[in-house]
Amino acid sequence: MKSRICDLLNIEYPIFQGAMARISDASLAAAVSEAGGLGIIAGGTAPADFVRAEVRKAKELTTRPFGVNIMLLSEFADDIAKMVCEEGVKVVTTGAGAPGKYMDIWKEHGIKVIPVVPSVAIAKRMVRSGADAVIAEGTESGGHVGELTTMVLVPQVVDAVEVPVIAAGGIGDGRGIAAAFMLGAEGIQVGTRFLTAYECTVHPNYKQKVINAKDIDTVVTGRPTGHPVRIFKNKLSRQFSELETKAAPLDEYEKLGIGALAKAVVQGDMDFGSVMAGQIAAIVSKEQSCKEIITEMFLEAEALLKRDWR
Ligand code: TUI
Repeated sequence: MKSRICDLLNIEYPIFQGAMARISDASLAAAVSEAGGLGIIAGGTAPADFVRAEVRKAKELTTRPFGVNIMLLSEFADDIAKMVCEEGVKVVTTGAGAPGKYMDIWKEHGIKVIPVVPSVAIAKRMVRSGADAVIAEGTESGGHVGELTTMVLVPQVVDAVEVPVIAAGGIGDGRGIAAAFMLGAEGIQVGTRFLTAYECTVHPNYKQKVINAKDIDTVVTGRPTGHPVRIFKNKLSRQFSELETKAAPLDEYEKLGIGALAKAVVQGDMDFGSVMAGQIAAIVSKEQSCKEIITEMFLEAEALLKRDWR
């Protein structure tokens, strides 16, 4: 299933490991890149020197290309944008905003820029500003999400832009890969399935939560803030719902959210932590290496695409 994405980025399988804030570190990213996909270190809300240290660790662990994701709401986005140039990072993905102001320096440094887009209009804007490809991310994803599903977003973005489209949101096995390619995608991004990878350093309680998940176990919180976030239903998500019910002022959402991701990822607090995951968590049933995950997913997709439909 080679595509333009493999040629553009010099990777074997057209799969990106989704950047999960506080989770996608050098260990996970290097393992995915070593397995032939594109590992991605999440900048999240971390300072540039923290992310730089992860980039350097990843370089020790793999000679293959890997990326850095810049979450554009971060106060450190400008610093990380500069850091990736200094460190010779090959690929940058962006989330939660438009990276236009960084395009020139990234291009000067030969960096491939692949923004996440939640709509056709934003996809077109990103391509006009110089994006090499776009990641069309459906609302099935974990974390900060848009409104449209992967099923409707991907074909519309494919029709609207000339650059390759990577599908994200709700993809956790070979069926998801095959479906995404049938919608016109030339690559896929997977986050949730990698949460249970051996090389993923997230707290064991978080992994178990994913393994135990059922189809309806996630919910989108924080809609009134303009930054809706999909997390597992728990005591924290119920507190967020109460804020919505009583139309609380927006700073109360912020207070509730501060430190909640670290509580889940580092301390393993599944009650009051922000346990971000996609709706596909329910089909993730075991721990595996990144290599096993990737080879299994593509074997399944390739078999499906050769299937006789009679
Ligand atoms: O960024 C993500 N997912 C994330 S970021 C994150 S950390 C966070 N924590 C609390 C609040 C907010 C973030 C956790 N998960 N996905 C990519 C993504 N990008 N989803 C939606 C967008 C997006 C939205 C608007 C991309 C571009 C955009 O453009 C707006 C504009 O200004 O043009």
